[in-house]
Amino acid sequence: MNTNPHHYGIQNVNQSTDMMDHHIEEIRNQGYTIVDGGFSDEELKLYSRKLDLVYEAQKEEVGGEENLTSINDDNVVRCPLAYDDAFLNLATHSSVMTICERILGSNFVLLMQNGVINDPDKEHYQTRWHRDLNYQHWVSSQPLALSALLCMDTFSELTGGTRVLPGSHLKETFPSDAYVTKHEQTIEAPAGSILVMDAMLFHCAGRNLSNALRRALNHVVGVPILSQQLSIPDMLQGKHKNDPFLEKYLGYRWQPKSSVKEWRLEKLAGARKHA
Ligand SMILES: O=C(O)CCC(=O)C(=O)O
Repeated sequence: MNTNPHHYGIQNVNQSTDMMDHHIEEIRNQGYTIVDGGFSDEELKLYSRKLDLVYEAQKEEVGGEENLTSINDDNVVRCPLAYDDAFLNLATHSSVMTICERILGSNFVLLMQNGVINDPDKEHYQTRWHRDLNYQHWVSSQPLALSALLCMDTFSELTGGTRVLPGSHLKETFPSDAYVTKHEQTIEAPAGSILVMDAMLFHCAGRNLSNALRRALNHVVGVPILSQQLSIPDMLQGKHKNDPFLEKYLGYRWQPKSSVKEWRLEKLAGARKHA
């Protein structure tokens, strides 16, 4: 492989000095990259068991799985970090946080954390193409949100690895059937990898043709003009609020204030603290 491509008539060249630059260049250009999460098999097994336990609890909350099926929400585990602190470690993975900071800037918020259990015996709702910023048909000159999908099991054509349309985060409309068929790619990645995408990239879960569950944990992280799917501060009831990073990342900082007075008093308190 030529690692030093020759060129002519080109003055502006992206500089890539470390692995993070490489991931960031891939996200900007093709809309996704694959990061090694650095997890051991034991850790992944433990997280899978914990995800299943949270799903059991969430099924009970609504009176059984059939009720989740009736709203196309079966085999989706919503906001597991509010049920088990272990999922906060995944939501704050250091490589993902570095990529978020370098692409989105110093202020970004966790918009959602969703587990996806892809069961070979059931068609998952996420096998439909979508953007993680749903219903949006525009493009922006800078990324506004990223999705970080932890592959808890091996991703392949057989297990129903995520399918992506490279570059589609830069186009307003969803392409024709013929284009999708020709250009879609299935992510092949070992368990423990993290698929980091521009949240505007069209993607979907693949059909699981294996005989085992294929689990994943998605995190959508965006600039704080975007709102959370569920109020993580309300679910956590003040937990982690005193941590300066988590206060912002989990959304406490960006919650709308209930009055002009409250907004101003909070600003005054902040200004006094930094005076
Ligand atoms: O499970 C997958 O492969 C994709 C999940 C997905 O599309 C999502 O969570 O938005």
